[in-house]
Amino acid sequence: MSSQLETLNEWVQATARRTRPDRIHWCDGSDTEAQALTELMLASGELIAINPTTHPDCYLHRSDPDDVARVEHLTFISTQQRDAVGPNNHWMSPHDAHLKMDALFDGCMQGRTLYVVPYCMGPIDSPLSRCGVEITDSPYVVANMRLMTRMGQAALQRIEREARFVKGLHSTGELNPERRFILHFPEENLIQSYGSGYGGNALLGKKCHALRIASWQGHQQGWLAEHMLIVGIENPQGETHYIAAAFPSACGKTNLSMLIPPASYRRAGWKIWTVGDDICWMQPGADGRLWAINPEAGFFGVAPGTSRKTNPNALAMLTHDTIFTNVALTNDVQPWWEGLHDGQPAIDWQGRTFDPANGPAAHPNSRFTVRADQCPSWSSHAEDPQGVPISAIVFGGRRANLIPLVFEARDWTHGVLAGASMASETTAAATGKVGVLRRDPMAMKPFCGYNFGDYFAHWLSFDRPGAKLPKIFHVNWFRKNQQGDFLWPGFGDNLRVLEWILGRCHGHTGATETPIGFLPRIQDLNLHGLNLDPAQLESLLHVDPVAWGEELQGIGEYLADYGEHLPQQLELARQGMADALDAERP
Ligand code: SAT
Ligand code: MN
Repeated sequence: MSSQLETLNEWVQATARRTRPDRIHWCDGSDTEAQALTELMLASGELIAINPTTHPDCYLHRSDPDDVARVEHLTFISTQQRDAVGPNNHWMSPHDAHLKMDALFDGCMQGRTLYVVPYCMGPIDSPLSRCGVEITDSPYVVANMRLMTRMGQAALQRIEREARFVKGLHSTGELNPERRFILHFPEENLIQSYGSGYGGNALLGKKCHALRIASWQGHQQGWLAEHMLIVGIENPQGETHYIAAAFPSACGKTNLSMLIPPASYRRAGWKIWTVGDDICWMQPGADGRLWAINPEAGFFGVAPGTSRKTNPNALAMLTHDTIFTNVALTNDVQPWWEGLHDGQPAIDWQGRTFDPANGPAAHPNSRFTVRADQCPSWSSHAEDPQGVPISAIVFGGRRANLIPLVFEARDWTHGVLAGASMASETTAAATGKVGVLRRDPMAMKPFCGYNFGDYFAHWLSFDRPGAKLPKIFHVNWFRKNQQGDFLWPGFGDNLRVLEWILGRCHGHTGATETPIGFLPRIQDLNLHGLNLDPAQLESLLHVDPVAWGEELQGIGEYLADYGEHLPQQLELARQGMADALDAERP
């Protein structure tokens, strides 16, 4: 046995001594294994079979009603130095964290099976990929990890070859929110998660490994782990350019990554190719450009709002081999959620006869898990070991006011500032109040595993001689008028903005310079076939120097929280913008 497999085996044995499972099962990722797990979960009621005629091999899982989203207040980074995690994270000392977690894990797998899940984040043969092993007592987690990662034998072989893997220990425990903690030990390459069976709390390859631990590793090793979709845009000349875009959870990353072009664009020959919908690992290549991979192999997407109209690609991939979590069911046992438009709910997400008095039929954060290659727009380059070259980076939040439809940063530093000053209204993806504006730099607030001040400096460090960095943009699809209606149609029409962005990258589209960056003039956007009121467009592209002055002050106060860790360059860029705005004030 190789020394890596010995290390793994010792860790599994030590974990078993602590958690005392009845059985240990090493997952090989085979179809036979998946079938057996499904049968086990159907028998235990953890899975419910969905109509096999309309949705072959699709299942519904209902999580505990108190366990339906990520729990940021119970998520900690544990490092020797408190300073390392910054004010953006909850910190616990490794000593306290290990004591707490060891006590929780003591005997917690009695009567259960301990599953060993070797996985690879990223194409199995990519130098950018990284492996991990999750130990879990949840067959639902195993089934999801099988769809979301390259899980099983191939990953184990890669672990055997490599020097290192990330260890993740997970138990659903008693699902008691009082006894629920998600701990990360980046100095030990270790994740421990107890008391939740849900998504980002339990599928440890996703946010815990591919963002929190990976961002820490990227900081040390010179790469970036980002909360970004990756999408390829093919123009009528047949050239494909790739964009990486960061939005907070439940702000339309999945829809944007598999967008259907408006009719006039389709006729002209535009095509969209999906590379990833949630996470992007990027690293400078020998040519100075940033090259990106999607570390995931599947989508864990938000169901509500997904329809034939908003995301036909998603709907097409959800007709077979999909796990649904916390959606409603129709009378003939098809999955249903708000915004689907087809059919009627009969049973709600908690298994009750649907009654509107109980709230929505599907949980607002209900999800689907599906393999990425089931997506009709899945890119033929998504598995390229070297990744895809990124032409533009886009930041975006959910902002009802102020932020224009799109602007281009003046340079890399200004772009990093635009990312660092992102804010967004909260969504159902995390527990807590929905619709509250909060700062969410680079959409990484819940996911950056270290001090944001150091993270901003790490971003700035990519601007060095020889670098051919992407241009940076900021978008806002969520601007509203005074009546509360969205000003921009969004969805497929977002391609109009992406076309402008790519035009700017290649230097053949016009713009006007403002204190916040370059904005398109109305004539710079292709609005053919769109019926937008000119006043509406005007306000989408307007920069109000007074309101922006206040915003910049708020940004300054927020960034000041990072104290000595905040790179001075960012504060200087912010002051430069504030001065330019002052000069424009009436
Ligand atoms: O629950 S997850 O973290 O996997 C989904 C999300 O919030 O983006
Ligand atoms: Mn996400």
